[in-house]
Formats: sequence, C-alpha cells, structure tokens
Amino acid sequence: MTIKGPRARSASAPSLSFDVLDLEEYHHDGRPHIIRVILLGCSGVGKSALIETFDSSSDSNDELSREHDTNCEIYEKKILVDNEEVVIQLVDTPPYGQENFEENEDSYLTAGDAYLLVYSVTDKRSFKKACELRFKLRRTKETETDPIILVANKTDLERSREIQYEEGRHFAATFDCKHVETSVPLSHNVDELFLGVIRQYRLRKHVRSEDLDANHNHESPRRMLQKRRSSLLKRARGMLGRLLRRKHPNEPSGYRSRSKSCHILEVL
Ligand SMILES: Nc1nc2c(ncn2[C@@H]2O[C@H](COP(=O)(O)OP(=O)(O)O)[C@@H](O)[C@H]2O)c(=O)[nH]1
Ligand SMILES: [Mg+2]
Repeated sequence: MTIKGPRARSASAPSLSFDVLDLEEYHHDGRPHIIRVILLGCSGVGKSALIETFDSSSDSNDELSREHDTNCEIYEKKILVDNEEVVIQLVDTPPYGQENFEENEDSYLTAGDAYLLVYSVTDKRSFKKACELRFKLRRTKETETDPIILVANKTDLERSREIQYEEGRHFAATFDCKHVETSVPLSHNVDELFLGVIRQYRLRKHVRSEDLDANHNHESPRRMLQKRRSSLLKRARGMLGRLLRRKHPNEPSGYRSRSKSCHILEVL
C-alpha cells in the first residue's frame, strides 16, 4: 500500500512502499484527525532523537506506534492539543543525500501536512541543506499554507555553534517559515515544537478555508473587515515609511512582522 489520502497530492510523485492506514477512512469514522508531519534534514542532526524525546516526555496514554520501512519510519501518537484530540503522525526520513532519499524525495515533499526542516547549529552544511529543502518545498507544494518549521537543534553545544540564532531567524522571516531552537539532552523546546506544529496546522487550515470562502464570492465579514483594516494599515505604514525611511531596501514585504513572531508557534 502507498501513502493514501488527501496529502498524497502529486500524481507523478513516486509512491512510498510502507503500509499506512487509509487516512480518508481514519478521518471519517469518528476517530481523531491525523496530521502528518515530515521530518527532513541531514544525517545526524537529531531527527530521530527529537521524536524519541517527544515520545518519552509528552503525557499521553497512547504509546507511539511504530512502522518501519527501508525508506522511513512512521510514528503515530494520539495527543491532546488545546483540549482537542489529534493523531500526530511523524515521518522520520532517512538521511538527506542517501540514495533512497533522492528516490523518494518528491513523495516526502508532497505527502506532508506540515514539515520540520531540521539542522544542527554546530553544522553549517546542515543549515544549508535545510534552506535548500525550504526552496524545494516552495517549488513542489501546490499550497503555500502548509506549516514549515526550521528546527535549529543541538543548541546545548553552544561552544561549537556555527549558525547563530539570528541567521536562522532571518532565513525563516524571509522565506515564511517558523524558527525554533531545540536541544534534545536539555529537552528544550521539544514538546513545544511538536505541539506547536499542530497549532500552526490548525491556524493555517483556518486561513485556507477562509480563502475557499472568498473564492466562492462569499467573503466572510471577518475577512472583509481584515482586508479593509490591512489596506488602511498599509497606507498608514506607507506614509510612515516614507517619512521615516527606515525600511531596508532588501527586506521582503512582511519581513518585520514575521521576524518579530517567527519563533512563536501560537500565531501565524
Ligand atoms: N548534544 C546534542 N546531541 C544531540 C542532539 N540531538 C541529537 N543528538 C545526538 O546526535 C546524534 C544523531 O542523532 P539522530 O537522532 O540519530 O540524528 P538523525 O540522523 O537526524 O536521525 C545522536 O548521537 C544523538 O544523541 C542535541 O540536541 N544535542
Ligand atoms: Mg535518524
């Protein structure tokens, strides 16, 4: 069986050969919604360790179920996020650059509901790879609304740091993703990361459904209000910007607000 359900969007993408539950069925038979989160990044950055730490620390009665395949490992766990049950499905991919990764790359890049691009702050090369993956996702995904989180792991190894906090944050703010620094031995931000990716998914899903409404010419009053407010704000900011001339010429639009909030997973 291959990955099924609405997440396997690209017909041309090669299928993964592991067994997974039929997500459509799973969603409609009264059980909690499944959100598939794909972890990508160089070998040794800590993808598997992050999953194991999350499994051992998060309080849930449901054990993490595991399925193994030569292409990847899949973990499923039922968790409560903001009083709503959800099944988080974590897909732990093999090292980026290995033969089976290249073969299945399109599947990994299209099959997720959300993506964690993991790098180690002690390894510049892994940061470059994570950035490359961000660009690939931009090209591969049909939608720009799936959450993408740039995960800077191994922050406990401060002395060997090669990538500064600001570098990760700058990239995330420029290319519309979130940025979280984590450490496995310190359990720093690990639960927050996995709960946060669910929150991001929910926030962005809300935006998606509002867009659908707008496409059907039934714009919600809230959306209309937001639009009006944002155009007023834009004009006001434009005027202020001209007066103050503070904006850096290379800053993409929205950079400042994203930069301020790109480490907060509870807001868009
Ligand atoms: N110091 C430190 N070591 C870590 C951290 N995360 C993972 N590791 C170690 O890095 C090595 C590779 O981790 P692993 O999870 O196998 O990486 P993967 O190839 O991305 O799945 C292991 O020895 C882990 O114990 C971290 O946050 N800090
Ligand atoms: Mg691993």
